[in-house]
Amino acid sequence: MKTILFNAAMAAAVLMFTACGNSKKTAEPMADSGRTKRTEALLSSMRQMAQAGHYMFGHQDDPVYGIGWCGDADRSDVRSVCGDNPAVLGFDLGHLELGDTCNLDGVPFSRMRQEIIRHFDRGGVVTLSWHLDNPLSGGTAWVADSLKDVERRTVEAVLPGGEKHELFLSWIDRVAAFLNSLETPYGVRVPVIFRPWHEHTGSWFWWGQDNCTTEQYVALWRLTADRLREQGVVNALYAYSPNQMSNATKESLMERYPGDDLIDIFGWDQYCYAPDADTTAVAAYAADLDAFLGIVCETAQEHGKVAALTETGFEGLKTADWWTRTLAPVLARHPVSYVLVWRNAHDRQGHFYAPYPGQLSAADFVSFYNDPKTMFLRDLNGLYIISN
Ligand code: BMA
Repeated sequence: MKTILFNAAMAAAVLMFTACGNSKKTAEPMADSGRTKRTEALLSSMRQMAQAGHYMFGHQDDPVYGIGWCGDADRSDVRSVCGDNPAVLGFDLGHLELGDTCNLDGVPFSRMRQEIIRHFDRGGVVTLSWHLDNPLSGGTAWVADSLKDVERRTVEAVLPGGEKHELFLSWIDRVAAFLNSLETPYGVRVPVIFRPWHEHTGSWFWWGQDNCTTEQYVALWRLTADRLREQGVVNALYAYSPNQMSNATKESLMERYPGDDLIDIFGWDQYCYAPDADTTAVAAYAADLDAFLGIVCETAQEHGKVAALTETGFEGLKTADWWTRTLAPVLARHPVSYVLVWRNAHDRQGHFYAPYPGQLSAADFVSFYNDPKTMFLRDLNGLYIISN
């Protein structure tokens, strides 16, 4: 019976190829939300995973460079240590808006696209951040003191009526074109978690707390999502990710929340800052993370959202047992769907967040990998299966 069905499917596919001439696109099943059913399937799989007490491990730029290498064809520091790839790959779109061929960290967008499609093909998850330049000052995403006056007018300038509105729309359109190009040879759009306008509770980015009003920040989000939709983007989940601040409360996390109709994933960015192996600072990070993830997960649940630790890490991994003694015990207490650690820079001494062979925390990372709660690529199964 199976063979007959398979043959029937093959015949239908052949007919379709013939009918469509050069086009090899298949029609993607669409959900009522206007996104592909696969995109919605990913969201519900993430929800189920978090509820079941599992979380995916993610690493920024994992397959494109690491400590002592850059641009190799099939390599990963994480895999070199534990034998498996991260479940989640993070990439950054910064400089895509300029029409550049490489992102702000030198990753070619063509390679990024290839890795995203490959990761989806093997069942993994992709998240994209966007450290875009400042369209008003011409500077970077980061606020420079000398340009503060200009930077504080930037969000206003990109909104409707602002002097950089048209330019900004063209920047979003470049993101839309990239998201639309994430397609398998069978015409399947690869679902991604898009996480723009992150860490807005700090003021280091031009869209940050002191650099725009609440209304402007929310309008920025709405403009972005509306424009992407108008440009045919049907494969994006949206993640909101405030960052650590002292005295974060539910109210402060919600102050600039763009709305339940727009946001899918409620994230949190918090790093472990500790000079050398300062165990007091590491313990303080764990205690803070525990408290804040409690608030984040409770807020996410109240709004029907999936929670995630969208960025974290200990730069330089200076304590040998950071994974199993610091990070895992906290994550075990909160229903987060994934944790993403930042990049292993190949060209910036000590700027790494995942272990590599021989690194101080490598053995501990293997124990973290073996923890039944952590999900790596081989642990994933059917995240994108569409149920009606
Ligand atoms: C920062 C650093 C920078 C990098 C940026 C965007 O945290 O890693 O070196 O350019 O993220 O990836």
